[in-house]
Amino acid sequence: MSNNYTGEQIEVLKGLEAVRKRPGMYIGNTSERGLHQLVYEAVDNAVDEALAGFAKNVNVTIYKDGSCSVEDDGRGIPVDMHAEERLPAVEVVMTILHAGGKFGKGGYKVSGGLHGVGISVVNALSEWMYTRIKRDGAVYEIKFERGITVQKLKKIGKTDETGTFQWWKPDPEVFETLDLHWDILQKRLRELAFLNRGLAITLRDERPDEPRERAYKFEGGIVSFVEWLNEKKDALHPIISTHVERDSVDVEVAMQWTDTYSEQIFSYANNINTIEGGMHLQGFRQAVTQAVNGYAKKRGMLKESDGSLSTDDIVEGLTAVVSVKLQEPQFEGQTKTKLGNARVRSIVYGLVNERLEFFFEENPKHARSIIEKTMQAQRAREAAKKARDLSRRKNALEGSGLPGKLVDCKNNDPTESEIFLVEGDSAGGTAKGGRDPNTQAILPLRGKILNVEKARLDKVLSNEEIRTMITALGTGFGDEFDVAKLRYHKIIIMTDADVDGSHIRTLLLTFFYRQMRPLVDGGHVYIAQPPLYGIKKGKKQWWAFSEADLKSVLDGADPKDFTIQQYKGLGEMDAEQLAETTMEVGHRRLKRITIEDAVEAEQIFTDLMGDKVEPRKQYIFDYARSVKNLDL
Ligand code: 0RA
Repeated sequence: MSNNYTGEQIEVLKGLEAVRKRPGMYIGNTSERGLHQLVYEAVDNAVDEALAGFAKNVNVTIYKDGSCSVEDDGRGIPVDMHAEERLPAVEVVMTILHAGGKFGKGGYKVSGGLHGVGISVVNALSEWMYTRIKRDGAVYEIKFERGITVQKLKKIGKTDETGTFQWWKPDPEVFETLDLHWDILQKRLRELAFLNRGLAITLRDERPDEPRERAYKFEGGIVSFVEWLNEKKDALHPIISTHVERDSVDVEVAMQWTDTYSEQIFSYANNINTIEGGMHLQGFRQAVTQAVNGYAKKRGMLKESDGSLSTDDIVEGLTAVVSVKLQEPQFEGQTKTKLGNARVRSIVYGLVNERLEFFFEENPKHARSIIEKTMQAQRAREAAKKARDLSRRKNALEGSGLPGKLVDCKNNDPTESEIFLVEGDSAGGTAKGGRDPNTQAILPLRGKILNVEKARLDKVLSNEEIRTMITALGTGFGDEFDVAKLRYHKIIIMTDADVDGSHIRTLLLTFFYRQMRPLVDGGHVYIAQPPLYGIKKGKKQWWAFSEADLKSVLDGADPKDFTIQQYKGLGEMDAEQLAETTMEVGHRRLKRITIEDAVEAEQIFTDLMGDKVEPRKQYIFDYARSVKNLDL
């Protein structure tokens, strides 16, 4: 280091070094998730400028070289000299860790979790980054490489517009993958557009020959969100919503009961999806419980002697979005997605309770159908409990430990054990032949019996196959579920690459998500990825797991010499092939199921199950086109 560095510059270098040394501390990891985190960071900054009332448009672009830009039409990051640092303010923001917070105080700044780490982190982890600012009649540009300023701020043009343009190329020295996913970004940007009423967000992908573009803008905000979530369901009443600021907490709620059996309540704090819930969610659930019970009793639909309706029964079929924005959010929990601010609970409770009471009074017909639905849920739950008690007693009588169909592994240590849930007895036989008997157990499930379209989730429990599976897993289910009793830490769903296989997978994922959520949260659920094609040339054999894979295997080869076999069912492979491609540690590819995957599966389940025929047809049609890789 030469000695003409100022103290400030040394600080900058230290900060950058820390970020580059331990990127995980700032963005979680350096794989897919971390890569996308960079985009979220830049987008959050732009959305903050929109929340402050200055930006109306946010445009995200992915370029052919894997670089990405986020542009907003806000005030533009200030460019004037920062008195202390003797650098333009924008350079301070871009190069000094956590400098973002020094500016633009006020508003609902995101903090905690992986969010709000500051744009300087994006800069530090980028091979290069340009910041262009339009303000005070001019266009300014500054350039960095791996966080270090390589081109000082300079004027590059004139304009009468204002705004900020951030453009960076994630550093291949840092990230394991540079592949930004359209689906992931599109989902988050759509969510942000729902959460910030009126904000226009576009996503453009210039990587394909034919660039792709999507624009989101919802004047209805989270009311549009609920509308969209319930698009394919039959609602019992118009959406109930409220938007109030109380004690400096901005609270927005939209909710609607449908005739389905699942609960879909999404909660957010400062635009962050609070997957682990927290005070706002508690307040919401308590308010709904209180309001429904209160009204049902007042109208005599529920007698004092009946006791109360439970929250679980009340939220069955309820779709809701609860979004709060507050000054200093406390994020707790394992993934820092649980809102801890206690006062938010009573604020949300009060508002939702008031709003619902009013709605019930004004709309007695709707109130009645909601309460009837709830009472039906209560009856179904009681019936399921009876069936469960019965089957438990039956098990006790038969003295049966593990189900006879289960081909168990020798190892007794759950952390080293896996169970393959295999579609069909014949594939089950093949899997048995291909497994490692020490650590891999096989449970064949008969597909036909599990046909999703005919299986309502509350009926699923009366299904022999599902009960067998629960017994094999060892955890129990529903209220009695105990993840500590799980007998296999990897539960691997292995189904055929056809519509039936996808139905079974959807059903199992939905079941795990609804009845055994900790399995999903704990990362215990996986999907096996069997190959779609076998390619043979003489005695040599290759496997392709996607169309792209097939293309790359065949690339530059003379196709005449090859035979290509398409695998539709697991049964088409022999035990050795199945082991080598799909089961053996080291060769296989497993997809670990995340909460987001499970939520998506539930949506598909709703489509398949719902009374509406159109979504089901659409699903099968879409599926038929993309059989090749249904990436749930
Ligand atoms: C602080 C002050 C001012 C603008 C911003 C921050 C700002 C930051 C970002 C980050 C992305 N887009 C942004 N847009 C604006 C402006 C202060 C003023 O003009 O008086």
